[in-house]
Amino acid sequence: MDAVQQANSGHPGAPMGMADIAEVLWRDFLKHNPANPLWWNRDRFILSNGHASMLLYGLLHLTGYPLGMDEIRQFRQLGSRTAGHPERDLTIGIETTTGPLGQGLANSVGFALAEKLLAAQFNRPELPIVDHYTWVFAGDGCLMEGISHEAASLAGHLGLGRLIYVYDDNHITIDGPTELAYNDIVPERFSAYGWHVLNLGGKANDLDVLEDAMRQAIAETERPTLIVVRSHIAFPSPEMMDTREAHGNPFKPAVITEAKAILGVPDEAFHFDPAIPGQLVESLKTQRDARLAWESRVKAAGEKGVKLLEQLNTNGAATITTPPELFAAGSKAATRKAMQRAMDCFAVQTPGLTAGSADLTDNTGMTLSALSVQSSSNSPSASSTLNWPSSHWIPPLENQEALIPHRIWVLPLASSSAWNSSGTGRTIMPSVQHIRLLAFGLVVTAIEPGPRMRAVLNIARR
Ligand SMILES: Cc1ncc(C[n+]2csc(CCOP(=O)(O)OP(=O)(O)O)c2C)c(N)n1
Ligand SMILES: [Mg+2]
Repeated sequence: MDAVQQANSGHPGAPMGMADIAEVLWRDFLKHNPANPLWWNRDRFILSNGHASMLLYGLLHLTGYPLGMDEIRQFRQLGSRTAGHPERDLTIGIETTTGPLGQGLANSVGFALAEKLLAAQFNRPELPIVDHYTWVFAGDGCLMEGISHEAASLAGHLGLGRLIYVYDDNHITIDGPTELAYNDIVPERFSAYGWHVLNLGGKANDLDVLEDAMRQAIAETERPTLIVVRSHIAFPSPEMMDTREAHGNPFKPAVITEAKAILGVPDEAFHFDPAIPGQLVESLKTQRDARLAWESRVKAAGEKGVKLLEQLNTNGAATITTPPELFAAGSKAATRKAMQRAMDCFAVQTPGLTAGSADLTDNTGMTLSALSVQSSSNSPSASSTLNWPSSHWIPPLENQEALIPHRIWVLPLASSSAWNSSGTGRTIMPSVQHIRLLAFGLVVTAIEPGPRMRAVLNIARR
């Protein structure tokens, strides 16, 4: 409330309504290490309803990340580290938050998929060295977006059991009650996708119920989990609770005073309870222990541990020692065929490369001989071709699969009629860019590019 007040802009409602949910997750379940935010096997936390960024800043500050009160006071100011909608800043613990609603949900499927692929490659049953969870907070707006349907459908199909959404079911959006535009029965929707659904009803402030639900979500590793919590925006302010005005407006000073009185917090701007850091020492110790235990497991894993670390260190860089076979001078070949030949060659020389296509595997030249097709019925591996049902959300999926969660430790190629980061479109990922340009280079030297190819090359060179 104070930061939004000081900035005279921002979103106080969702952070207040989700505060207890966040506290339970961050204090008791999220495996993270404020003293070492880049610790690789950390759980990933994604704020899909990124407008609630003040909740995240509060959590980061209180749990000991290097984000001081001076930065909190600078909320939404030019040049500060506390932007209204931060995208990512791993050094202070911001994994991903998304301004465009629903994108965080889609991104998180990429995170969870990358984890599953790496786990299949590097874990032994008794020695898991890749076993983190992906936690997501999402609001009504995220679930209204079409992308949430596609993403959740694939997550259910693939059984991404370490993916957990917490739905802030507060029935309020900017224009008013959700019922103005939306009457989906969300738990039934997700059950139909094959998710494990926990519908907690109006228990957003019942810490025991929240704890129990999170524990159940962690225990379910065959299906992704949706925890639905009927919360109240701007809880516990009598004046602002359940109102649309609470979404994105600073409150009147009297409202803040009243809410603080109800919470038992001194009526003092940016008050910080000195008892909290003391309590944190304990939780930090657990986190440090988790990291040390992981490091020992990696050592104990021998060859697999060495290979995992190697893959993390190479960071997706392809070391191509054997170039693809060139086409004979003067021969004509479809660009997709030329691309396929190049990709086929790179696939065996690039650790972590995985390919996917939206039901156009042959058409887009993604049938790579070194990769097996992954489906829900076989076990995944990083050397997989994935099929997914829709084209439009490929960029967020592959973006997160590659770039953010594992820093290119899983390297996706994706194709569809709408996007083709291996062949015919622009891509947002330096990793794929790297491979793709290598492929383009080979295609150019191997065959005479036609007008379409020339146009594509011009885009790629820009
Ligand atoms: C794709 C997209 N469309 C529209 C918006 C603008 N927008 C920001 S928040 C929001 C709705 C907020 O409702 P909800 O997610 O329920 O958040 P709450 O008010 O409960 O905090 C909208 C439409 C956006 N950020 N992204
Ligand atoms: Mg809402």
